[in-house]
Amino acid sequence: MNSMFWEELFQQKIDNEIKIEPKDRMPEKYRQTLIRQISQHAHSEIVGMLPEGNWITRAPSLKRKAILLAKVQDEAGHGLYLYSAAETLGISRDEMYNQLHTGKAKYSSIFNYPTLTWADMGAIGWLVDGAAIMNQVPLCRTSYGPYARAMVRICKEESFHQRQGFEILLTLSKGTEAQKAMCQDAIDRWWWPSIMMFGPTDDASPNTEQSMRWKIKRFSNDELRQKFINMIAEQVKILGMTLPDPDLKWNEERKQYDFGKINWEEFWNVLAGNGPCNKQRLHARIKAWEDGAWVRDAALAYSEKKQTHKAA
Ligand code: BYC
Repeated sequence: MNSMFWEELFQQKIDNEIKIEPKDRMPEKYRQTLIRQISQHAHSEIVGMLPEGNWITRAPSLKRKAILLAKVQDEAGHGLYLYSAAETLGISRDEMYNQLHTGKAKYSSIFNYPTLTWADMGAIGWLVDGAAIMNQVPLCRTSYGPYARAMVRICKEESFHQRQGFEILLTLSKGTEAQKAMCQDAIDRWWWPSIMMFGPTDDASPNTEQSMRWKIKRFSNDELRQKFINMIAEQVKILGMTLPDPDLKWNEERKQYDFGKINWEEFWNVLAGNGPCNKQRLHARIKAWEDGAWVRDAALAYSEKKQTHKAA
């Protein structure tokens, strides 16, 4: 089939909301874009376990510990569904890990910030998972079938994560002066990094246009960021806290919140590996991989032994 004709048919399928499945013919760039996005998403889930894992042993009660443990386990599950979805595009899991460990693949900028107090567990749930849901609900309708289906369950779990984070902050916001201050401090530290999670502004986002044409992305980075800001600017009032942006103001004409300047230099710096925890996060993942080598070796030796026995 003429390649021009073939690619037009592919686009028509996308325009008609027909899902693309693993065995369908697809443009190489579509495949590569999905591998990049899904694997980076998977890495984010796995690296995202680290800042919260840091608080499991120090959660203030048995109930809080059980909830946090379950949340972190959910994130491991999300990572695994996403690695499986990426594998359907013809990349192996080992190759994806290798890309993460060598710095070739990115993971979300947000996980390069430290978790200093218990209130950070609340701020991560409310703001980070909140931003994740805003970005990920439209991904349930993304054009690639296995990614879209994985996102359905992930989003259900993320909604629970966001509520548990908000509830931690709500409890602190009704507590002692010290607890209120801890709550405000966590919001102050996580606000700007959370709104950077949506990625660069549309005019600085090289991938958005094509990804929207292919319906991999349904909204642009700026559209999602604006929706998120509109939502959080209202929810923060229930906490009786403030967001650390003096320019945050409802704009009656736009029917949106205006907001202050984002420090993009900080964002690009974190992406370049110079955030407060980049080295620590990568080191933890590489160490986990190396420490697990004996398990992989043992599993391989066992399956080889079984095969030899069977052949004999
Ligand atoms: N951090 O052209 P652009 C979660 C990169 S939530 C790092 O706009 P695209 C979780 C981008 O990859 C977080 N890198 O790209 C929550 C590209 O570089 P490359 C994970 C970022 O792909 C709670 C370059 O900047 N969510 O997992 O069209 C607990 C230019 O950007 C970031 C997802 O991954 C960033 N924040 O749009 C536990 C959702 N932003 O790859 C876990 C799926 C941009 O060309 N992903 N970059 O070298 C997406 O929706 C899109 O990939 C993005 C970026 C909106 C993130």
